[in-house]
Amino acid sequence: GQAVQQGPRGAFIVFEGADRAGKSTQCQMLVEHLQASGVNAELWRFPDRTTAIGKMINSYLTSQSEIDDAAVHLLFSANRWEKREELLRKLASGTTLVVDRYAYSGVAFTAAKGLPGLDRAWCTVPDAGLPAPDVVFFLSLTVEQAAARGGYGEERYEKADFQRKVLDQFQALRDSSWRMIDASQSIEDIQQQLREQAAAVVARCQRGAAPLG
Ligand code: T5A
Ligand code: NA
Repeated sequence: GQAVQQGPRGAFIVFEGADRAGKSTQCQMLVEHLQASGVNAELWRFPDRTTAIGKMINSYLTSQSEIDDAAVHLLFSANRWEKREELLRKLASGTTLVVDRYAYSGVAFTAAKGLPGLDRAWCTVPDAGLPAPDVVFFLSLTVEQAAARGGYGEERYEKADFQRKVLDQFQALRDSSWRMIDASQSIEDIQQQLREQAAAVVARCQRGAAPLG
C-alpha cells in the first residue's frame, strides 16, 4: 500500500564502503547515539540474511552454494525490493533508518567481477526505482589499510585483488548524496564526524523534506 505521511518523515541514511572499512561498527554506534538523543531510529542492513531470499544470499556468500552471477545479482536486488514497502512505511511514520549497505554495493560488487554482459549499466537496472537515500556515508579505506586491520574474513568477496576492483566501481557510482569519510581514523573520530553530519540530515527531514518513494 501507499505510505501515508502524517508528521515529519525519518531520514534515510546509508553506509557504504569496501569490506572491513568499519561500516557495521559505525552504524551500530550512530543508531545508539541517535536513540539516546531522542531520535526514533533503527539499524537495517543489506543483505538482510533473515528472509528466504536472504538465506540464499547467505549460503552463496559463505560458499555453501553456487549461484549464477546474474541470478545472484538479481537476488541481492530482490532482497532490497522485498523490504521497500516496510522501508517507506517506517520513514513515513518518522523513523530514521541507518542502513548498512544498499544498492551501491549491489552494483559495485557485481560490476567488479568484470563479466561479459554484466557491466555497470546492466547492474544498475534491477535497483532502478528503489528509494534514494538522503545521504550516503562512504567509509573510505584502501585495501592496504584494510589488510593492516587484520585482513579479510572467509566470505566469498573478501580478497584483496577483488576489493581493489570494488573500490574502482564505487568511485564511478559516487553522486551528490555521498559524503566521503576517511575510515583510517580512530573509531571515535569517525563517529564524531558522522554524528554531526547525521544530525544535520535528520534535522533537514524534520523540517520537512519531500517524501521518498
Ligand atoms: N554484497 C552486498 C553484494 O555483493 N551485493 C549487495 O547488493 C550487497 C548489499 C556481505 C557481502 O555482500 C556483498 C558485499 C559483502 O562482500 P556484509 O554482510 O555487509 O556484506 O559484510 P560484512 O563482512 O559483515 O562487513 P564488512 O566486511 O564490510 O565490514 P565492515 O562492516 O565495514 O567493518 P566492521 O565494522 O565489521 O569492522 C571490521 C574490523 O575492523 C575493526 C573492527 O573492530 C573489526 O574488527 N575496526 C577498526 N579498526 C581500526 N580503526 C577503525 N576505525 C576501525 N573500525 C572498525
Ligand atoms: Na559489516
